Amino acid sequence: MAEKLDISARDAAISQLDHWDLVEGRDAIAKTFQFADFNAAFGFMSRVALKAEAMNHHPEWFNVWNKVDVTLSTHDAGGLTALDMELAAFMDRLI
Ligand code: H2B
Repeated sequence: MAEKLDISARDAAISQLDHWDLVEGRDAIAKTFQFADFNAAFGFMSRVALKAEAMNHHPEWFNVWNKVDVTLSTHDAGGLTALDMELAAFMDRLI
């Protein structure tokens, strides 16, 4: 099982990502992605869904038209792990 990152490892990993924020009151990171339209937003979600299934690591997300709010945390570990950082970096690379 993935190990929870300690604070310095977590902060170092977040600094490598593109504008992900820590969620208040929870060991999780979040980012809002905005696209030209629903087609682009859903295309992004489809690509992420395939990656998430391959990793067996799934985002919490909410979509309205061209916006996708994403929160990442590892439920099994009760906080952030390298899996969240890997999935976040994958999402950043799609943009
Ligand atoms: N996704 C996330 N984000 N965290 C998990 O701990 C997790 C998951 N665990 N996807 C997997 C699936 C687990 O629930 C199943 C039972 O393997």
